[in-house]
Amino acid sequence: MITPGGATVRPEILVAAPLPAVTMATLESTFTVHRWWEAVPDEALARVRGMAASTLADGIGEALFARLPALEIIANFGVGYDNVDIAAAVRRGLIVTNTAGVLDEEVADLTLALLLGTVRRLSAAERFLRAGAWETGSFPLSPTLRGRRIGIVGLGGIGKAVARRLAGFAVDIAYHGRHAQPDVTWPWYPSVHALATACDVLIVIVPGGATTRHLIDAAVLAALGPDGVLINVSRGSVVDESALVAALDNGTILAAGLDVYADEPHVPDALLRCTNAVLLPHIGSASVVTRAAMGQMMIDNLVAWFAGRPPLTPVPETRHLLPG
Ligand code: NAP
Ligand code: 8YV
Repeated sequence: MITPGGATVRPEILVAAPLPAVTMATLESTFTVHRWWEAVPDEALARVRGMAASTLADGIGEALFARLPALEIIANFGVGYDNVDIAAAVRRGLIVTNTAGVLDEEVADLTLALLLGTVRRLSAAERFLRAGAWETGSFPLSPTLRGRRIGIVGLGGIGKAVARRLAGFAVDIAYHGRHAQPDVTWPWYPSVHALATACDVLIVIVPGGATTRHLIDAAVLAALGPDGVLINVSRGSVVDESALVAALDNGTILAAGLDVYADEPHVPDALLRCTNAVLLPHIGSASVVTRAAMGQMMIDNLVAWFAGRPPLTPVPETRHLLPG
């Protein structure tokens, strides 16, 4: 940024939690960077105009904003932004951006891997082999994906990338969202309960937050039924975790594949004990290439804003705050 006197002044930004090395390096060559996990003096916080946020940092809300009087923009490292108190950000007139689109294919790949791994019991089969059990017998026959009807809860960017892949698996597809999508030919169900009743797999990929909290509850799991499989790659808050543990323990559903949890990185012991659950540590987008692309998109949003251009991917709640 060039000041009226002709000097170059780099905007100061606060990085909320550690990011990939390539992202940190680009941030440091572009901005004056403060790391929230190190002690940042109040006089430096007062100069901070941008924030690089991520799901790894808690407390991006009112109390933090009060310490950042010059803050203009929060660029989130991730498409989901339930880690940011969006109402508080709007009250403060802050622009919030995310990494929409850049990770759709990667997360969809992982979702298919988790679905197949859960149904065909891949983790258990590998544990069986490594334990030497194959020497004395065959691994038990698994359930199948054949003949299944798959309900996608949240047919957005990632949900559609999942559906495109599933089209090659010769399975039936249906979906639930708040709205029927005119360009989509798969059947729409107006409630998640109706979708669960009609399907025997639910793939959950909606945003987290208050409106989707415990969307998947005991009643939905009961509707999914004893041959039912739940795959959650959205946010842990979307599933009632206690109800899920009970459903897995009681045979209310057959199995679950989870990438996300209510209190990450803590996974409840009761869930760890469920042998019919495949549990991944929130790795949907976690490839080197995709995390670097997410970092670059986050930086591109900050650069555009500080150059006086519109950010690339503002979230819907803050679009009205943009000039023009
Ligand atoms: P998106 O394009 O905005 O799509 C979200 C979909 O959810 C839309 O189709 C929307 O349809 C539906 N939806 C929103 N609110 C809903 C509600 N209250 N009830 C029912 N459906 C609702 O988002 P995306 O890019 O696909 O990402 C979705 C989420 O995936 C993210 O927000 C994030 O939490 C999660 N995610 C996880 C990982 C991972 O590593 N596991 C990686 C990336 C993203 P309607 O508007 O018609 O309701
Ligand atoms: C990341 C995600 O795990 O984009 C999201 O919403 O959940 C994932 O891509 C996360 O954002 C990285 O902190």
